[in-house]
Amino acid sequence: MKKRNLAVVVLGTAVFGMFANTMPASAAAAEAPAFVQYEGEWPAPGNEVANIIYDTDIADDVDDAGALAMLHSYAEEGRANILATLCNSTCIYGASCLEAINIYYGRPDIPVGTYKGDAVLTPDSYYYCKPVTMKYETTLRDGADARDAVEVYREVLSAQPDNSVTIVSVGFLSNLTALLNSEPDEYSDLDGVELMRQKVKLVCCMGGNFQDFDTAEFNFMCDPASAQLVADKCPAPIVYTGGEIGSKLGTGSRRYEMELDNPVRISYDVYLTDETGEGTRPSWDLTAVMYAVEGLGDYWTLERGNVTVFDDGKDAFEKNEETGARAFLVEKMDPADVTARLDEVMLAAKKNNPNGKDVSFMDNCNCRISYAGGDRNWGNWNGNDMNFANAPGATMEFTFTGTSLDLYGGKGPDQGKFTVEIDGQQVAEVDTYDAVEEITCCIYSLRDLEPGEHTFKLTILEDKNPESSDTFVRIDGVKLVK
Ligand SMILES: [Ca+2]
Ligand SMILES: [Ca+2]
Repeated sequence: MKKRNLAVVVLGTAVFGMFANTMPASAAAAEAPAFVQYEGEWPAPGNEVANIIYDTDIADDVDDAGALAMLHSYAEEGRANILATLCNSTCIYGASCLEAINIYYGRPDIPVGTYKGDAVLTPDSYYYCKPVTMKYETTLRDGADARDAVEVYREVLSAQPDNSVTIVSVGFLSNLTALLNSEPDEYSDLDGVELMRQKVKLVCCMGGNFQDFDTAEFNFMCDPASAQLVADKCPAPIVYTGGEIGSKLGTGSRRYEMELDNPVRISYDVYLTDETGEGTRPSWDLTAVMYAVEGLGDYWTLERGNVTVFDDGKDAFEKNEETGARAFLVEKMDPADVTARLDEVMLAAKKNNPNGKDVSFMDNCNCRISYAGGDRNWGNWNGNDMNFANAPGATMEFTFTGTSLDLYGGKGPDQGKFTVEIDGQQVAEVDTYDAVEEITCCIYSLRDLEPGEHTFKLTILEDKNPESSDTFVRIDGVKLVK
């Protein structure tokens, strides 16, 4: 969850209004559905190792990164297995950021997926996910390289014992909606609802507001149709940790005790400095992880019943202690003590990447890069975060030491082509035209160079894709691996 400034709220409302209208009538929940009832034994996390799929809108706020650090901490303790990490927004750097953190903490094999559906969900919330992607070892250059989260969900769930999986959802319910709507496939003969019924013990969802029912919480508000569908159809019990729980718990101030190169520390530094100017951040997502692994403990009690989500993302609760399939956490312990515990768990996760690659990053404005040529000089764009030019013959050059290179920049309907020369030899012609604008993403990669020093030269071409309206090339930075 996060609080948004007005400009973003307006954008979000417009975008989500558009796609909500394209959802099937059943998903719009125009008529009140019958509540899912749950007759089984009510789950009690904390009594056994939690097998967790982490489904996050990482990037929209930084608590998603802190919560992932907690999961790695619990995994080190032997209290949790991380089965998969999935991004549920359309941020291009979400999945790669998840992978970078997993690699740093020594779990490079955790499957990573990302939302690939039609909804547009906070695509420009790059924040810390962009620098973490570009400065850390990953196999995913950006989210376009990641698998569809639904496919990962289905593959991972089908391989687990029945009634053994806890899903921790700390963002939009887009991936879970896609899972519930999924058909039988190579991984399972069951449709999404039946696969969840068989495999999922519990869903811990950071979402909703169970104190002020007149105010929509961010995760529900941004994608209300998905929040509705999951509340209406999920066959497994859902325990919501509402916005009111995490709001009181400011964590992150102890990040300076983390290793200097810890990507979660860097995420907090970037987010708190650039976005909020605050010293701590509310712990919405951290509480979902803590409940999923530790259970209620002395931290919380819960109210069990039925939950309705409305078209505007507001929710309602109806108590039903016997068969209600939904519940929400209620504060019990002093928030200061819960906060201390959250910080403690987050900090306990340690770097475990002894064979990590030597990754370095040159931002577009790095003085080792020279821009020249063409009818006019390269300009700076977006607060110097990118350089751009459209003059044929304009060049970008630098020398580097390494065996692998990823060039980050823009794609879009006004973008052009460039050639790449390595050590004076042309090795590629790249077209950055795309019908849909991606402000920043990986636009070119080179692998398996001879170790040693090389020169890179990019030259903008006059030739362009016939569909493109111009010949712009936009450069965000270069990731290098020795
Ligand atoms: Ca979140
Ligand atoms: Ca940049």
